[in-house]
Amino acid sequence: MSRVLVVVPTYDERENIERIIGRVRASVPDAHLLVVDDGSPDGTGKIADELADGDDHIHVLHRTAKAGLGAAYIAGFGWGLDQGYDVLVEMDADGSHAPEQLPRLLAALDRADLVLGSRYVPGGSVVNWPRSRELISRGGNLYTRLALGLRLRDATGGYRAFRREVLERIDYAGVASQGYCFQVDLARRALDAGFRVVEVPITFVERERGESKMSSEIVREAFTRVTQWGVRHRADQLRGLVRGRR
Ligand SMILES: Nc1nc2c(ncn2[C@@H]2O[C@H](COP(=O)(O)OP(=O)(O)O)[C@@H](O)[C@H]2O)c(=O)[nH]1
Ligand SMILES: [Mg+2]
Repeated sequence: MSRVLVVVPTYDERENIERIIGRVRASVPDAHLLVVDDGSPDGTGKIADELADGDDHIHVLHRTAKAGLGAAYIAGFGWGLDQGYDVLVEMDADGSHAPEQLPRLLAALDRADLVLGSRYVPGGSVVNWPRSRELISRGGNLYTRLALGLRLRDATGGYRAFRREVLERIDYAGVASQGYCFQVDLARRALDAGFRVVEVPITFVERERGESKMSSEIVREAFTRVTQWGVRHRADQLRGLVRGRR
């Protein structure tokens, strides 16, 4: 049996934290959980500590300031690798990523090194998103596919399972981006390193409680970086083509 760690970054998720932890514990009882809290002013970290006190499968990493989703995952992955976990899972705290679907993601690891929970493969879906939000997400994925030539339908999603070997190889700590861009960068690094990446359909349900931390800054960052990578990727392709002709 692989040892699985579900990493859950939190910022002001007081209304969601207990529920999500309970659902993870019920759906995958053997898995451990790591809450990575950025000093949430609403006391999320304290609630997580109380839950961890009564359950040896729950762990909490406290960080001092809100530093973004990417930085929280980098810290969480580092902790999980140090502790010797075989599989590291990314999951939001707000209930958008159903823990009940985690067994399906984990099962796919027998034919993959990285499993992406995907909203945009057949069988996947998004529930309760405003049209504008879905457009940003679908547009972002289309743009990513075109610019980078990635054969992924959902490269921006944040519900994933990594074999530890992937993280050990791809210099995840060097991923500077936040938000969606963080996810795109991890996926392309895994593909570039030759790992098997598969997409498994998920139902993404928009949060019912608390507030999204998505911002126009996160979207802008993703657009800028994907464009830079895309230009570099196409230039590399062109150089390869020219070299081939000579
Ligand atoms: N530790 C930490 N968690 C964050 C930060 N920003 C967002 N999160 C968490 O990341 C997850 C996804 O964020 P959310 O606001 O729901 O983004 P959305 O789903 O794109 O609207 C949630 O569990 C948030 O609490 C941050 O700066 N630090
Ligand atoms: Mg959310």
